[in-house]
Amino acid sequence: MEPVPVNRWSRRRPGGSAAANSNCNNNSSSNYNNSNNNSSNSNSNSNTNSNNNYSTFQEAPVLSEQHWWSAFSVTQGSDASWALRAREVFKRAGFVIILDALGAGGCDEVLQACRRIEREMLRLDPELLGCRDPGRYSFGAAARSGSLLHEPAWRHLLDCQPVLAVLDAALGKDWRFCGAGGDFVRGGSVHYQALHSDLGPQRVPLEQRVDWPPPKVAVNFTVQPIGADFGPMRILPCCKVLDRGSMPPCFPIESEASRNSKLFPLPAGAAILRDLRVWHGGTPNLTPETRFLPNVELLSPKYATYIDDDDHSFGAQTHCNACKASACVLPPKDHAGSALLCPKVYGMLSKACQDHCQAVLSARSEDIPRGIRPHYARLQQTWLKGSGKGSGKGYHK
Ligand SMILES: O=C(O)CCC(=O)C(=O)O
Ligand SMILES: [Fe+2]
Repeated sequence: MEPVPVNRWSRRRPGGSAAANSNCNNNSSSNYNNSNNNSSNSNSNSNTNSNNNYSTFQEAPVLSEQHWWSAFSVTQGSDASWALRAREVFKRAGFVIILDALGAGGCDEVLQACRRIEREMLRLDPELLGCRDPGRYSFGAAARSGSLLHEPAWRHLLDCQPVLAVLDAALGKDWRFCGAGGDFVRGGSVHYQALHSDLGPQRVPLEQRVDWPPPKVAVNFTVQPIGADFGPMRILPCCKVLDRGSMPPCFPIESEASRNSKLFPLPAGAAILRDLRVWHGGTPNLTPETRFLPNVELLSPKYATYIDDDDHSFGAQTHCNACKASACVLPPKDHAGSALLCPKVYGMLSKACQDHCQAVLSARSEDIPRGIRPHYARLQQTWLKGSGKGSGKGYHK
C-alpha cells in the first residue's frame, strides 16, 4: 500500500471555518511530500489548502478511542504475517503500536529504573521546572552523556525481538541503534505539550526529506497501563515534518479533535514505533502518578551513512565541510564516536540485537559519562508559544 498523504491542517474545519493561522506564524499551506496531493487552494481568504481527495485512511487522520486500536496496532505473534502488517501500518501512518512486545519482567525492571532516575533528576530540579514543560522531562536531555544506553534495564528495550522483527522488515538489516532515553510526565501536569517533530528538517539531507523511509525512529515502551488522564502521547497519523512548510500548528489553534488524538488505552508492554518526524506531543497527566515512556532510537541505513560522513564537524560553532556552512546541523551527540553502550550491557544482548549496536558500543565501561547534568532543567511553556520553526526539535531552539 502506498503511503497515504494527509494534510489535515489543509482541511477545513467542520462547519466550514478554516483552521486559523494567525498568532503563531503557522504555515498551513504545506504539502507533506504528497505525491498525489491536489493542493488546490480553494480558500484564498484563510490561506489554507483544501484537499478533499481522501482515502478511507485519510478520513481518520486523528485518533479516537473507537477506531485507532484496530487501525494502528498489531499484536506480535498473532499470525504468520503480523510483522509485515506492522510494517505496512508504520509505512502508512508514520507509527505503529506493537502489543505484547515487552514481557512483565522487563516492564517491571525498566519501571523501577525509570523511578530511580526520576528521583535523581528531581534532586537537581528543586523548583520542578522540568526540561520540556513544567512537569515534563526527557531522560536523554538530562543525562550527562545524552543517553541512557549504559543503563542495564534499557537492554530489554534494545533486545525486544518483536520490535527487531518489525524494524528489519521495515528498514532492512543495516539499521542501527543510536541512542536511548525517553520521557516522563509528572502527576498533576495540567498542560498539553505543543505538537512537534523530534527531528528538524535541517538535520536531514534534501534527498532524504521524503515520506519513506524514516531517517530516524524512536521506539517508546509503555511500562504502565496508559489511560486517558495519564498523559498519553498524542499523535497525528500521516502528518510529518518533512520540510519547513509542513510544521504542525501551534497549540492555541490546534483543534479539539487533534488535542484528543491520544494513544490510549494502552496496556503495559506495548512498543510505539514512530518516525521522529511525525507530529506528536504530550497531554495532561491528571493522576497523582508519574507516567513514563522510556525509549530507544535508531537510524535508517541511509541516514546512518549521512551521519558517518567524516566531513561533519558536529559543532554549532565549527565550520562544517559536509554541511558547507559555518556550523554543523548535527548535534554532537549524533557523532559516531558517541559510543555509550556499556560493554557489560552489550554482553547481555542477543546476537541479532548486538549486530545493530556496533556503532554505539563503548570499548570500556568507565569511559561512559554517568549521572545527570547539574543544570539540565529549564522552563518552557510550549502550549503558549506553539510549534516554532527553528532548528533542532522544532519548539526547543
Ligand atoms: O511524553 C510525551 O508524551 C511526549 C514527549 C515528547 O514528545 C517530547 O518531549 O519530545
Ligand atoms: Fe517529542
